[in-house]
Amino acid sequence: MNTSQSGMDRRGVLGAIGIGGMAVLSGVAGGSSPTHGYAPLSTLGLGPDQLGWDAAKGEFVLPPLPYAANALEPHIDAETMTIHHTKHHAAYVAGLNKALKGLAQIRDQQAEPWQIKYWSRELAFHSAGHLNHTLFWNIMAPASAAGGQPAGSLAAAITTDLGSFEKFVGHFKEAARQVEGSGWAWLAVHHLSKKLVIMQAEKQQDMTSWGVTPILGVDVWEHAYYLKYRSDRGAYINAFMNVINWTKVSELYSAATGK
Ligand code: MN3
Repeated sequence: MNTSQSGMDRRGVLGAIGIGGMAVLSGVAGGSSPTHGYAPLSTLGLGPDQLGWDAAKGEFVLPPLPYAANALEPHIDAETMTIHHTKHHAAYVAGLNKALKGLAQIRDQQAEPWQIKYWSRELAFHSAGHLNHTLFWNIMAPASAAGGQPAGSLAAAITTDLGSFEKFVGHFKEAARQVEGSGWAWLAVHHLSKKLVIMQAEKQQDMTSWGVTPILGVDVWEHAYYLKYRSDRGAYINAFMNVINWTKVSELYSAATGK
């Protein structure tokens, strides 16, 4: 069974999957021709430091929050932030590293190829979890420097592509509220048209579209709000709108569109 020919074929496939699986991300795929395996990450406008990429170790480490855990009070409480970051996000980072190692081990040893589907699924789930949360922390800021409405090219694009800021808010909040079970709502840039789109994701990445770059997202897993808001997801989404860092979202929009 394990002829050298099939071994070669499998190596080729595994080489493509090992890092290429990262393209699953949170629906982030495509982009310009990658010069290294993690090219899709650059489309998020977040660098290796923000994403916790340790080049020496060749793995990810949990990046610190870009502000104190209590900085988003009273809208998002410190205890929720701490558990969310140090337990949930950390678990996605660990799972991502484990999946990359699992796939590398199969590739190196040319053994147990039946595990590829398992580890590929793990890679998709945990890499998306890591990216989603890294983006999530970065598109929020203390309410004193957040909320309100965006300005500049992003504000113009929201009006052109989505009708008006009010229409965007209505669609985005309902998209978040209606996620069935655990998931996310996203504002993203479609690569080809450069237009803004609003998307839902179940779990970390199910349902998401490829060929788009997320620039704003809200985590609507219960762990993101249950301590403070209990079952009232709508109240949490309303509170989240007060801590959107529109300056950062505008930067991500410009990085994705050149506008
Ligand atoms: Mn979460």
